[in-house]
Amino acid sequence: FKLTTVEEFEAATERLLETGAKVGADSWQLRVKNQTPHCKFGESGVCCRICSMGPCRITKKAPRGICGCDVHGIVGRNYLRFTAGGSATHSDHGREIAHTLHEAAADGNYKVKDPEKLLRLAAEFGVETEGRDIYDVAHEVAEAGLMEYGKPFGYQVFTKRAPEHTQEIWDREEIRPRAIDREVSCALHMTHMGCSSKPEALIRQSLRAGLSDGWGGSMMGTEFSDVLFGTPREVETEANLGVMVAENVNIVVHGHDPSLSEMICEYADSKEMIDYAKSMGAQGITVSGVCCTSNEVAMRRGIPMAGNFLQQENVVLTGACEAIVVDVQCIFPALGPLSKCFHTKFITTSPVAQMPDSDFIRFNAKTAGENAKQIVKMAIENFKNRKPELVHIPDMKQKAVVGYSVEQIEKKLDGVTNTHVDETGTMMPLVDCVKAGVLRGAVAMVGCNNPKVRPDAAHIELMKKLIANDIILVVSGCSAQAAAKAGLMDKRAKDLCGAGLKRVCELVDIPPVLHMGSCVDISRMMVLAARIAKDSGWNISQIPLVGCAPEWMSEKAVSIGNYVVGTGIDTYLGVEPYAYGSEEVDGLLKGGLTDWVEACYTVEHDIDKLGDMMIERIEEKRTALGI
Ligand code: NFS
Ligand code: SF4
Repeated sequence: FKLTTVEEFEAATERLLETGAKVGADSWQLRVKNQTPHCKFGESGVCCRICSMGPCRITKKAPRGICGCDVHGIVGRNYLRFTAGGSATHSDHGREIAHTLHEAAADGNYKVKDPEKLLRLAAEFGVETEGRDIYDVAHEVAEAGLMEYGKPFGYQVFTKRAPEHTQEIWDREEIRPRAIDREVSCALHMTHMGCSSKPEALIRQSLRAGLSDGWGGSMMGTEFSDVLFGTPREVETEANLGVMVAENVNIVVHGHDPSLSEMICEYADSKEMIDYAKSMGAQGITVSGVCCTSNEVAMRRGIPMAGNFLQQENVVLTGACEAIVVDVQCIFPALGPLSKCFHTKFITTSPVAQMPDSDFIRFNAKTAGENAKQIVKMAIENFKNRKPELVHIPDMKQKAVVGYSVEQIEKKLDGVTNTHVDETGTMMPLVDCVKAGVLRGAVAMVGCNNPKVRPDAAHIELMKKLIANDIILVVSGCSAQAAAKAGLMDKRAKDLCGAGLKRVCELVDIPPVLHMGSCVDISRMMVLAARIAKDSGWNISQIPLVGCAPEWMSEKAVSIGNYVVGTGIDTYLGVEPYAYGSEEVDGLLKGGLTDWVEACYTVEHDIDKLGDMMIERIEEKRTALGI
C-alpha cells in the first residue's frame, strides 16, 4: 500500500492540459496567471462599493470613504457580507431539501428512507407522530423546517442540541440565531450605506449569521437528506480520475444538492439504461462525482469520487466524459466553453445556477424521475460522439472507506469493548482514548481548494503530519476528497499513524481520516462535538479539538468558519480572509473573539507551521484539562 503523491496528481493534470492545449481549451491554471497579482485593496478588504458615491478605497492619504466610514467599518462590513453570502447559500440548499421532503410520497420520486431519523426530528420540532402516516409526519416536519427560515419569533430549534454552556454563551453574547432568512437580511441591512460601521457589531452579526447556517440551514440540509436518502453508513468506494471507465458512458455529477444526483444514480443503475448504453456501443454506465454532490452520493451509495473542486475541468479534459451534470454551487462557468472543445454535454439543472454554453434541463421534485432519465439518455446518446484520439483517463485511483455519520461513529464505538461496556450510544470510548493519551485529539479539516495554495498539498501534508502525531481527523468537502485521492481513507493508512492512533484504528476498524460528508455535513461535526462535550462533561472549547480549512476559498467557507468558531472551536486557516486591512477586525478574528465565544481564528500560510500550531493548541487543551 502506497499513498498517491501530489506530484503524481500534478503530472496527471499536466498530461490532461496537453490535451486541452491541442483543442484550444482554457484552464484555471492559465486564468490564474492572467489574474495575478490580485488587487491589494480587495484582498485586504478595504474597498467599499456599497453605494454609488464610491467606490471608495482606503489608503494613508484617504483614510475615510466619502460617507466618512473608516477602514474598520469597511472591512467589517465586507466580512459580514461575505458571511451572509455563504450562510444564504448553504441555507437555501437546506431549504430546497426541505421542499423535496415536502414532496416525498410512498409512490413518488422521493421516499422516506430513514423513518427513525424522521421520528427523532418530529420530536424536536414538536410534530405529533402517534398513529400517523409516515408521509404525513414527513410533510409536517418539512413545514416545521421551512418555518425555521422565516419564523417571526424565537431561535433556531437545532441550537437546543448544543451543550448548556454553549447555549449560555450564545444568549449572553446575543448570537443565538433567530430565523435563518432574518439573519441574512439583517446582515445586508447592517451593511447598507449608513448603518453599522462598528467592527464589534458587524463581527457579532457575522457569528450569528454563521450560526444560523451551521445550527440551522446546513443542519437541516444534512438531516432532511438523511431522511430522504438514508443516513450514511460505512461503505467502500474509490477516488480520483481513474474511477472513470473508458469503455463506459461516463456521467459526472457535480454541485451540492443530492436530490438530482440521487436520481441520476438511480436511473443510471437501471437495466433499461444499461441495456440502452450497450446498444450504443458502450459496455455500461459509470457515474462519478465532483465536489460535494459527489460526497453526498459517495457517503450513501459508494459512488466513486472523480475529484474535488480544482479538478472539475480535468474530468472534461479526459475526453471521456459524456455529460457533466450540475446542480448548484462551486461550478466553474468555465465548464461551458471547455465542454465545447470536447463532445461533453454540460447540463445545468437549477434555476439558481444557470450558465451560458450549457443545456438547461430544469429539474424539480415533481418531475425528477423523467428529468433524470432524460439526462442519462442524453449522455448515452452522446457516447458515439467521442473523439477517441482525445481520450485519456489517468490511471490513478485509491480505495476509500467512507460514510462516517455521527450515527455510524456511534455504532463503531458500541462495538469496542471498553470500560463503559454496558452503555451503548455513548462517545465515552472515544473520550477515554483521549484521556488516556492514546489519541491526543482531533482535527476537523474541511473546505475547498484554492490556487493560492498548492492544490491538495496542504490538506494531505497536514493530515499526514497529524495522524503521525496520534491526532484523528474528521473531514468533509473537498478536503475529504483530497484525502481519499491520496489514499488516506484506506484502512491500511493506519500504518502511517502514530502507535496510539494506529491501535484505535485497529480496535474500532476505521481509517485514520473519517469522511463525514459534504460541507453542509459540517453540521454533523457540530453534533459530534456537542455529543462529546455532553458525554465527557467538558465544554466544547475544552475538547482537544480544532477546526482547519487550509485551502478555503468560498463565502460558504467563511460562514462555516464563523459557526465553528462561534461553537467554541479554534479554527486554523491557510488563506487570509479579506480582513487584514483593519487592525481592529483582524484583531477580533484572530484573538478578541475568544472573550466572546472561547475560540478564534489563526491564519498561517506556512502549512507546516500551521500543523505545528494545531498540535500545540491540542496539547495546550490537554494540559488545561489535566490529561
Ligand atoms: Ni464546500 Fe462543497 Fe468544495 Fe469548497 Fe465547494 S465543493 S460546499 S465550498 S469547493 S469544499
Ligand atoms: Fe464610499 Fe461610504 Fe459609499 Fe462605501 S458607503 S462606497 S465608503 S461613500
